[in-house]
Amino acid sequence: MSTYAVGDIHGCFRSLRALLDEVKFRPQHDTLWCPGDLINRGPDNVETLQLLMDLPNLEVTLGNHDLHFLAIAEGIATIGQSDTVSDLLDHHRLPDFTHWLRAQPLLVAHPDETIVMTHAGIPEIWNLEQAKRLAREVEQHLRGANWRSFLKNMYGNEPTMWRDDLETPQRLRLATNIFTRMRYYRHPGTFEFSHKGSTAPEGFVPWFDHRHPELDKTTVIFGHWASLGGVHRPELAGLDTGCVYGRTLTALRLEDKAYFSVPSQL
Ligand SMILES: [Mn+2]
Repeated sequence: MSTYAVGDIHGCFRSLRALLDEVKFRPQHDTLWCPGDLINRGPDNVETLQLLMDLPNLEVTLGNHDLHFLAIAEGIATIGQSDTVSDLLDHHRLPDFTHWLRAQPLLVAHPDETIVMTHAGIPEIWNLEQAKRLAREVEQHLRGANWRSFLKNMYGNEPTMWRDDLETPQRLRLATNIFTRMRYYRHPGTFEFSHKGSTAPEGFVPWFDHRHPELDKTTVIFGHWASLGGVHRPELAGLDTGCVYGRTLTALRLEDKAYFSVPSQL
């Protein structure tokens, strides 16, 4: 019984299949953790979601591409040139896909709280309790009757500074951006959501250069940042190794922190 964390799949079904074969994944015994961006940009989104939805032991956190797909499916966002989700939109199971995605969380914590997963990471401004509470708040809106309003309100890079007294629309947008799009951060609480590269904008550092003291011993699993080429540190695992850009798909076995990877098969 092992647990493997794999990110960011982006509809790269063949690479996922190859990686699961490589680690001899046994669906009835082993557990898969996916830090999001399950779909979009890559070729086989239907096959990817069907594989994941059929797994008996799966933990997922939503990524920005998963949320963007929900907005496209609802007609809230228009499909862009780099979006490859037509296979999902044209599929007779589309309602199942959106229903399943809406039920997924933004943050997953191991029962003993030694391992936490979100798509982009956890900023130093929140301890685990605060991060969990905010994730649950966003999830409630995504699952609730007004979920279309939530998706409409989700887009945009403002506000950039977290305050506990932010009004609901701004609070939800910034919390969602932090959980799903965060890369660069300036102490003590400012975020930069437009920079994608591995060189920081002036005054900013990667979010993980700062950490809440209570999360010192917690392993944070994240994806989202392909240009870093993977981050392997004792209490930090950045698992996006750019599979959809033709590089590799990476798995981390949580029990012994062993890494596995396969070349991208697009
Ligand atoms: Mn992402």
